[in-house]
Amino acid sequence: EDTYLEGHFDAVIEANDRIEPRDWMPEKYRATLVRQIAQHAHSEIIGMQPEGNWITRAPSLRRKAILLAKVQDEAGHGLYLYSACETLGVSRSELTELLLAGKQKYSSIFNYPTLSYADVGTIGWLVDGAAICNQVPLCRTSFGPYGRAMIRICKEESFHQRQGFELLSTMMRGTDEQRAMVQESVDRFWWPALMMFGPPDDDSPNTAQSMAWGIKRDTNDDLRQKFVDMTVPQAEALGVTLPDPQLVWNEQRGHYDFGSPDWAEFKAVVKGEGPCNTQRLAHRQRAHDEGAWVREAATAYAEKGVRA
Ligand code: FAQ
Repeated sequence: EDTYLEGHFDAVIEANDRIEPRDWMPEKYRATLVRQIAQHAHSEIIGMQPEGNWITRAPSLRRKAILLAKVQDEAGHGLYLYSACETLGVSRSELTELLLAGKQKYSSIFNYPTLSYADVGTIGWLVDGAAICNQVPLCRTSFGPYGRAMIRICKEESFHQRQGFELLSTMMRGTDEQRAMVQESVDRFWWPALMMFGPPDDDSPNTAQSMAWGIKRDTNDDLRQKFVDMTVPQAEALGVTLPDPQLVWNEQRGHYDFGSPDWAEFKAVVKGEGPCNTQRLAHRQRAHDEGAWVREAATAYAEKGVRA
């Protein structure tokens, strides 16, 4: 029977079709998906913090409403992804415990501080821009619930990216001081944004197997290149300089050449030694503790059953 089921799995992968939760799958396929989807879900939830930092200090009612809505969208993305992960047999509360115990990761990018309001625009433009580049191909991932969650998430991320670009272009049309704020913010976020795509392909232990299983559709380096190619013209339109002296159009390759991020810094941030790792997890733990009464009340209500 096992060979029959394995044959079915291989045929679905071969045909670029979807594996669904009740289909047989290799244990390692399941484990890889739990790892990646959980890391992605945690990123959305922890990713609420850097921008959330500016909600009470937004410069106008309009900017505050936009930012509030954007941060709420991230919470929604986290919930779609935890639900997708639950179809693989792990509960959201187990995943939260693993995050809080430091046993599962979240994206390195959210361990950097947001020091000015321009960072809200830069995160929308560069961080959501990188997220879209990485996530559009994931709409075609081989695991059904993950791919379907990605379709909805990508629609909202595109809107977030436009929001960031619009904020920055408004500031670039403002005073010299505002233009300097934008440039300073882009200088800080450019390299960490490139690190979002993960280590270089020759140092990425998971890429080969994840590509073979159709979990990932592109390699880390290919997506990083795509992001640079799409972002340079946007930087020109904004009038900001990307902080990379090696950034230059390569006619032969038909792509931009660019410098290498500081991979030692990346490794340190992933290990927990970034500027805000401790603060981010402590904040998440506090929110979890303060929400205990909500979980208890919801459980008590569910136990009573629904009465018409
Ligand atoms: N940060 O072998 P690979 C967002 C880990 S967007 C931390 O290449 P893989 C939207 C990796 O887990 C951000 N850790 O791994 C938003 C592995 O460790 P492990 C979230 C990283 O999985 C915007 C090890 O390094 N997006 O949230 C990072 O094949 C604004 C070796 O790496 C996603 O998660 C990193 N940057 O490729 C929200 C997208 N990179 O687990 C709020 C889905 C790698 O073996 C505001 N994920 N690691 O111990 C993916 O596409 C992949 O998982 C990659 C990594 C490409 C991130």
